[in-house]
Amino acid sequence: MTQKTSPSVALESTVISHGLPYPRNLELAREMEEIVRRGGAEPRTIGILNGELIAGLSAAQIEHLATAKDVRKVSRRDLPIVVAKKLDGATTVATTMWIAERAGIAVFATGGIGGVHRGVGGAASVDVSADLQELAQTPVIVVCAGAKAILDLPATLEYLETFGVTVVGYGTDEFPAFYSRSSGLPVDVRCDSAADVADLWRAKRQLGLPGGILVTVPVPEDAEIPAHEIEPVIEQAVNEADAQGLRSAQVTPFLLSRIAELSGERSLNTNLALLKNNARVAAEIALAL
Ligand code: PSU
Ligand code: MN
Repeated sequence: MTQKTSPSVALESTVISHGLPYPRNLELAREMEEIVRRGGAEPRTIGILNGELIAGLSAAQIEHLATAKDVRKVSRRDLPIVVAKKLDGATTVATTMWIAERAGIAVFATGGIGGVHRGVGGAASVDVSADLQELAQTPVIVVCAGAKAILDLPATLEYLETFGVTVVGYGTDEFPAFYSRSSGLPVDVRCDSAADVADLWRAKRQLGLPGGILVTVPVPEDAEIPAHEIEPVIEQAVNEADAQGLRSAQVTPFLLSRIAELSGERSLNTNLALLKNNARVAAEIALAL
């Protein structure tokens, strides 16, 4: 395990292979890298090819993950499988963090993290993304637009609190809800600059506390979809996932693609806008460290 941190920004590949439709996924992957570069940091898109964990995919490798049909979504429990069987895999927030940390990368930009899924009919859900446990144990700063309201956001924040993950609002006092800038839920601390985030990170490391921090950045105003407009779509998608009996790793990709189908170009544009914005903020933080 290396302690080295370079001004690099990790980028994930599940959003490319399972989160966005082709060809927008490929365009987005390239644009995020370009934005990080323009911000003065080195983009390192992370993925798995032939069982090899790669922190810094080439353009051709990114294109492969954006277009191939047999790319597995790889969360922490899948790592030994893809490595042993020499498979291709796209990394989630959890596995991107894990690989980034081992490559000496401290900052990672994504769109939305996984979290605690909504239960059906008011019941508690046992579907909790491995992303949350990774934040609890792996020291990486994850820059995101909060979490999609496909999840139970209050339960997700409770979980993060239980496991000691500091949640930062970047220029906001509220936890952003991905498509929407607000959720009505408070963050733990507001930071108004990359230097503020860097201070927090240094304090955490000096204290010897394990795990990462979550930096949440609201979607740019001109791309926001108000909660009351996106909520009926989310509810329909969640109900369909339940009716189809979907479980485990299938749930999130189904919800993402169903919401995109039901709400069309607008939600896709929102998704792309926040991803690019997060790449810009992550580069600023990487430089400030
Ligand atoms: N949320 C999004 N877009 C995404 C994901 C989540 O808005 O692309 C992806 C990320 O890679 C995240 C993963 O780490 O889904 C979470 O999957 P699961 O809920 O199965 O842990
Ligand atoms: Mn899950």
